[in-house]
Amino acid sequence: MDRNDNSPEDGTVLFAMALLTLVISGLAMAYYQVAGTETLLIKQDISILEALHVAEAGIDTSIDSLNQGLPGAIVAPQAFGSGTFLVQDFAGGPGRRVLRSRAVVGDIERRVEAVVEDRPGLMRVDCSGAVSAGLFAYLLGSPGLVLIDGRDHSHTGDLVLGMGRFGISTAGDVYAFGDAKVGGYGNVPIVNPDQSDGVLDYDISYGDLIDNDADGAIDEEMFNGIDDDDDGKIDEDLVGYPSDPDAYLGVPTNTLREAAIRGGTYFSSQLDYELYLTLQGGGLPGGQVIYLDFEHWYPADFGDNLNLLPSIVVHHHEENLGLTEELEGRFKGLLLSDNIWHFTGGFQLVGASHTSGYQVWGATELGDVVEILYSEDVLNRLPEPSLNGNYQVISWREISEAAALVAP
Ligand SMILES: [Ca+2]
Ligand SMILES: [Ca+2]
Ligand SMILES: [Ca+2]
Ligand SMILES: [Ca+2]
Repeated sequence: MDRNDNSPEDGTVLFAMALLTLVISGLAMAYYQVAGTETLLIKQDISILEALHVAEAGIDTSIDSLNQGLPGAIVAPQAFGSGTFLVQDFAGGPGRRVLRSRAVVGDIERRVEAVVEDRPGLMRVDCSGAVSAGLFAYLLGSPGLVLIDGRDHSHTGDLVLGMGRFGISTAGDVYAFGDAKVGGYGNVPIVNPDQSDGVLDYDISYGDLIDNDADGAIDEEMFNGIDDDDDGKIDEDLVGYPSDPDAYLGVPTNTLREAAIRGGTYFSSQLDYELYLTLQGGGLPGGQVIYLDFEHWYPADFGDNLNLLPSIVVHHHEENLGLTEELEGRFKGLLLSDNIWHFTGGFQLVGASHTSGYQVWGATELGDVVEILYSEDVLNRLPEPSLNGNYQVISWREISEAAALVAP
């Protein structure tokens, strides 16, 4: 049989081969399409991950800015890696900020929110007495009770733990009338104390350029209730009087003010302060510097709830003219005022009170109790005022676009 003629079988084979070629090329095309899509998807996954890193970089950059005493907000898009970030910065309670970072990488956008808290170091402040005053001290307990106790108390004021310091230490005189009791240096509070009782230290000379104790050194003692030169005498030949609260604590000028501004606890009017106190639930925050920068604080309300951690309250105005009048409530920490004038109402302070000027403590209505209780535990754990912050992240979350647009 002649094999040259084309049989129907040959046609079927050719058709099958052509079909196979088509199928293979079709599969190949589909494969390349899928591979391409996968590459895109992988690229997108990487961008999503990168966007999170860029948003995190925004939070870190913002914290660095806060730690330098600058705002945490970053208002112009800042490049980082393959994207950019923007950060919003909101007040978030005493010493806290809420940072919201928005990152864009390609067409991917992610937003994260971190609550950060300024955690200042702790400092110890040596005070010469429960009450120390640059000018004079005046006590009037009638018919109420004024108790100034320089013995060392627990941080709640409930227990006497040790000798402590003077009850009152002042450059001028001490006047005490009625049921006004003063204790200190291990002595129980008594009515009508005098210098021989060891609870008072008055007529102190600051920086008089005289070697008062004839030890060859002039004005060598710090005004702190401590025998700095170990000669058995306390504050016997003092350096000059500190010019302001910063100088009293030995920190650079404006440090207290800057620390308070950073913590959201700086107030230039009593109205702002009282609004803040109400928002805090009627008590001052612990571990903070609270700075009141206006002349007359009346009535000086500290809130009824004793703060858990010690704080520093500064009431200071130009040329030491601030007047803290009619104090009420409870406070744990160091009170640094220019002048104190209190005649009616109850008040309790655990820690110490220092003024550049006078301190007048009266309890002139029946039932009034004023207590100033010295506490080393409190004075050992005061927040260290600093020009720089020490912000740390205390919570973190990813947020939706809608949440990023409104303040907390
Ligand atoms: Ca001397
Ligand atoms: Ca002297
Ligand atoms: Ca000494
Ligand atoms: Ca001293």
